[in-house]
Amino acid sequence: MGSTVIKNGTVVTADLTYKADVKIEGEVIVDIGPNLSGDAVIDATGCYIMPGGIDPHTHLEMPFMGTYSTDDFESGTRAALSGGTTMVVDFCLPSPGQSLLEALQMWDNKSGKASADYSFHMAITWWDEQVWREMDEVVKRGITSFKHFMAYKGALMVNDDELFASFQRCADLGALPLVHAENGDVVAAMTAKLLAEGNNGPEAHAYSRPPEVEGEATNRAIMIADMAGVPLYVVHVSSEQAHEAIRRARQKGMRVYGEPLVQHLTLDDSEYANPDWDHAAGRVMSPPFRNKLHQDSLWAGLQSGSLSVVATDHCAFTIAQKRHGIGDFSKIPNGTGGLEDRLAVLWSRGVNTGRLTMNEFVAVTSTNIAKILNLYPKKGAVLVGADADLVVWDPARKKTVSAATQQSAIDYNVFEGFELTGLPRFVLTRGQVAVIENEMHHQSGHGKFVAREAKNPVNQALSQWKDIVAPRKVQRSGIPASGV
Ligand code: DUC
Ligand code: ZN
Ligand code: ZN
Ligand code: ZN
Repeated sequence: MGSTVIKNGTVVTADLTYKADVKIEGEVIVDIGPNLSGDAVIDATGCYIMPGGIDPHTHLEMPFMGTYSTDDFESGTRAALSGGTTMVVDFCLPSPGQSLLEALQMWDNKSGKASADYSFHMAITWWDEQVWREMDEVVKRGITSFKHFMAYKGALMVNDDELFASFQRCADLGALPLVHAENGDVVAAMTAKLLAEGNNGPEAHAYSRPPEVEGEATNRAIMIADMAGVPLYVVHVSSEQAHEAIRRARQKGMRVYGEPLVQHLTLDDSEYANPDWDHAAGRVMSPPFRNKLHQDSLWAGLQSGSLSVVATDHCAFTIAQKRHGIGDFSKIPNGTGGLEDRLAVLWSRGVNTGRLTMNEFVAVTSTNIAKILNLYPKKGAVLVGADADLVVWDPARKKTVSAATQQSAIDYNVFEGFELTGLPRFVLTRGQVAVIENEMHHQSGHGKFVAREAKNPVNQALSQWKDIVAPRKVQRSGIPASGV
C-alpha cells in the first residue's frame, strides 16, 4: 500500500504547535517530522494539521417523540466529515422494557452505512434485574458509557433509586455514567401549567425548563454519583447553575465532566421570540437556548477547564416534523442539527475571537473527549500509531452557513447566515481522503465501530465514600429496653 505525506503544514495538538510533515501508511500515522517523503503528497501550506473532531453526542435515525430524527448514519456521518469531524458517539436508545442487547442489534444494523468511525453510549431508559445483567454484556461489547435521562417523565426518565442503582453498576463495571440533567417532574408540572394557561407556542418550551431545573438535577446527579463512587459526565450543560455544580464538584476533587454544546455557546433565547413559528420551533431542544450570561459562563468554563468538551447533541428534524407540535409546544420534537458546523462555528466564535487558543480548541473538540471515553491515543491524537483521522484546517477559508448547501438531510440550519472564517481543506478518515474543500469523497460503509475499554477510575474524592462502601458498625454494651 502506498504512503501519503501531508507536507508544509503546522501540527496543532491539545498541547503543542509545531512545523512538521505527517506520514500515513494504510490507516495510521507512521511518521511525524521534517522533510518526509511518500508516494502521494497532500499540500497543507498555510494550514494546521489537527486530530479530526470527535462529536461525543449524536442521535442518528433515533425514534423520538413520535418520529425518527432525520439524519441517519449516512447523512449524519457525511455531514460530520464535511466539517472535519471524523468520529461520532451515538446514543443507543432501548425503548422502555426493551432488552439492551436487542436495541444494540438495531443500532448495529443502522450504522452499517456510516462513512466515519463511530461508537455508542447505551441509554438506561428503564430498570430491573435484566438491565442490570445486560449492562455487563454491553460493556464486553466495547460500550462503556451509560446515559440516563432525568427528564422526559413518562417516557425515558429514570428515578433517583434507578439512577443510584445504575451508577453503582457502572462503578462495578468500570463504566462511565452520563446524565441528561433536568428535573423531569418540575418540567412536566410547568409544561402542564403553561399549556393550561394557553401558552402553547414554541417560546413556552423555554419557560417550561428554566436553568434552575438543570442546576438542581445536575447537583443531584453529582451527589448520587459520589455516593455510588463513580465519575460522572453531564451532557449538554447549558446554564451557569449546572456549570456551578460541576465546578464545585471538581474543586472538591471529583471526576465530573461537563459538555456544553456549540449551539448553547453561540445562540441565545431570543431565537424563541422570533415571530416565525417555524424558526422558533426549529430551535426547540432540551435544554433550551439561554441568555447571554449563561453563554459567558460556558465560555469561561472552557477557558478555565471546568467544562471539558464541546458537542452538538445532533438530533435533526425537518420543519414538517417540527410542525407536529403546532398548538402544543410539548409535541415539537426536541432537537437541532450542528454536527456539520461544530468545528467551524467554534473556531470562528472561539479561536478567532481570542476566547480559545488553537490547542484548547483541539482539546475540547477531540482530545479531551478521546481521553474521557477511553479512545485515546487511537483517536484524538497526532501521534505515530494513531489512526490517521486528520483535518487539514485552513484558517483563511470562508463560508456563510446555509441550509441550501449543507450535507445534513434537514431543510434548515440553526446557524443560517453565520459568517465563518476557518474551514477544513482536507479531511482524512483512517488514511482515506474523504473531503477536499467542498468536494465529498466519502464512502458509505467505510466507518467502523470502535470498541472501548471499561477502565474508568472510581471516584474516591469525598471522605464519606469509604464509609458508604464499608460502614463501621458501632459495638454497644447494651441496648435500652423499648417503650416508656
Ligand atoms: N434533547 C434534545 O433536544 N434532543 C434529543 C434528546 C435531548 O435530550
Ligand atoms: Zn439530552
Ligand atoms: Zn442528546
Ligand atoms: Zn475530486
